[in-house]
Amino acid sequence: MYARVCFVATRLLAAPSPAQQPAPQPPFKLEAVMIPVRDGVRLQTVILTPVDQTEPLPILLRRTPYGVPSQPPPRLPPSIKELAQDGYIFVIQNLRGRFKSEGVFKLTSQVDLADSTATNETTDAYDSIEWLVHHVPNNSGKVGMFGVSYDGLTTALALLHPHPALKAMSEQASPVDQWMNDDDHRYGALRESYAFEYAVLEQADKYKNTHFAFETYDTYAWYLALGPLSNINAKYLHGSIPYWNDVVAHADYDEFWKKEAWISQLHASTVPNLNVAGFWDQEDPWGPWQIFRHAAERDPDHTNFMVAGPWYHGQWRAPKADSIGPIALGGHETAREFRETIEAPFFRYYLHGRGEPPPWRATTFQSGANRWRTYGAWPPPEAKPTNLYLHADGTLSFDRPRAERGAGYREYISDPASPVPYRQRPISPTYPGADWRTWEVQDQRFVEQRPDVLTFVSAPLEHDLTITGEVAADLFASTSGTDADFVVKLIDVYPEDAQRSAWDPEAGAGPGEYARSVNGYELPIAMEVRRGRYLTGYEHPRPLPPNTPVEWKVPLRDRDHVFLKGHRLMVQVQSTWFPLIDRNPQKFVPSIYQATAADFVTATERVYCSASLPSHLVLPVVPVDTDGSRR
Ligand code: PG9
Repeated sequence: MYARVCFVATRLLAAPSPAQQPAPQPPFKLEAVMIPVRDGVRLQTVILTPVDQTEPLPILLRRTPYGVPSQPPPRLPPSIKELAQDGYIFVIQNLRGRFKSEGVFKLTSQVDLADSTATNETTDAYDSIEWLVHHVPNNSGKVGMFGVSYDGLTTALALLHPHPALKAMSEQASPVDQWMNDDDHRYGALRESYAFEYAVLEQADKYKNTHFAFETYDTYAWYLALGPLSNINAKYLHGSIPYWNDVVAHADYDEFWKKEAWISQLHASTVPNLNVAGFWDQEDPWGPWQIFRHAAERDPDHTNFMVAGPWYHGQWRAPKADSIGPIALGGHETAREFRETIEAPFFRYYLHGRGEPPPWRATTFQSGANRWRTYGAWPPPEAKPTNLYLHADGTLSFDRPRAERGAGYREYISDPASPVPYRQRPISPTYPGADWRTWEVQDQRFVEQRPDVLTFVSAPLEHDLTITGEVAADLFASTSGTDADFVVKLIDVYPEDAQRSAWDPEAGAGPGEYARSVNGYELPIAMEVRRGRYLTGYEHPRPLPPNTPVEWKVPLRDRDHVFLKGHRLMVQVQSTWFPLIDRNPQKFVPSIYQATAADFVTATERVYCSASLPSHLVLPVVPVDTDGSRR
């Protein structure tokens, strides 16, 4: 027998006073069930059925570690309003080991398809769908899955062995490889604040999402005072958080992380899938593009789609998303438009059989130009890799440095005792989510004058410059130490008289207007870090040769942005980005997790800008037709 508890939403019984309107009837009735899966574990699940259901409806399943509702929502949540209008039975399930779901939550993406006795998120999704189609009254036999981030991951993992009733899905900001480029690391550089705070969030207490109690207001100060990473367990966690212990035990890209990288098992589009990514996603900007690319390896029925927009993590589920920070998006409500014109029609076609499948492979909201674009192929073939060179005088241009002139490099001293903050201090905790969400759109003027940040800037653009596709940096750099990090940022510099801020369209030079204005704003378009020890291979870290220029390839992910006429391009280079990225000791040690305070040393970092060592970015530039229009 399965435990079934039914809360049928009822109207208030008391007659409304003339001044009171009757409370609107909740749109769903909620049923709580425990769904058994193959090893006997039961998963806590709620079923939200439309109160006005008249015909069999498809199921939309979301599997989450964050908790399920205990009451039906009093009104239609904006995040699912457009979907709900087509009629779905919404099902939300806690993952094994979270809240009242039985079993152990391992915070893992590992799926071993060869082991027929194993359970994992792929088998739990399969078994839950099997149960749902047989037990939920009046369902149409068609199931969809969707969700953001962890809920996107559990959606995407169903691709590895999908239940036959699973007819469509939309993974949104799913991670695919936690060592390479998702929440916890960037090419092996630890995302210190995120990895630590997230592991605590999910593994400190099965029955809640735990916010680590910092002793300081500014978490930058807390992480700096913490010292070496070994102090996290020594002083605070004492080995109590399994995921953090795994992170510490597996510094390099070893078998553990390769198994976590579930994407290596995906080579075909197995279920129609709308992949969704945010260009300013501060957590999982990379995974959806990888799922899209892997599924495209075999996609004979053209069921694999990509959507990307001007969003922080999950912002496409917000009511509007009509700006990025103070940058207005031309009057577009990009989140609502995505849900109304892309997501809802996608599920309508595959689950209700009405309408058409998307005619494109990729669609983006192109920032700068502020318009939706569709592409038959990604990246579009007309985008041409174009080098943008860093010059020793601090300028930036498409001209390669010619003869060796002057020093041919710029340098700074990087001091782990005074790392560059990744966003303006004071830095609030990651959870509960607040200004963490928008740090990637913060005005970079806050670090421009630091002696350990190099800034290169172009002349004002004479015409619009469109970049569509993958951006990368190719630095030639040296360190006086034996390990180092280089962070590269590509920035769109607004003109001094830009105005038209989303926070206040009139804000300019008037008294009290500066903080709300976008005049001279330095908007990050792409940012990434690479760690020197992994330049020659991820499995085996190696010391850098001191004082020797080496090539640093820094991928800067997929983008679609127009730098408008009159704007300037900027590149910033620095070697710390704290506490987003842990501090590199700058002296090679076998594992940074075992480094002692004495291992952290200052180093002189040099970026070469010469004819023979021409550091540059590679931009996917879309040519402009002679009439000035973009192809
Ligand atoms: N970024 C979060 C996460 C997803 C998957 C694994 C670990 C963390 C999230 O927002 O769910």
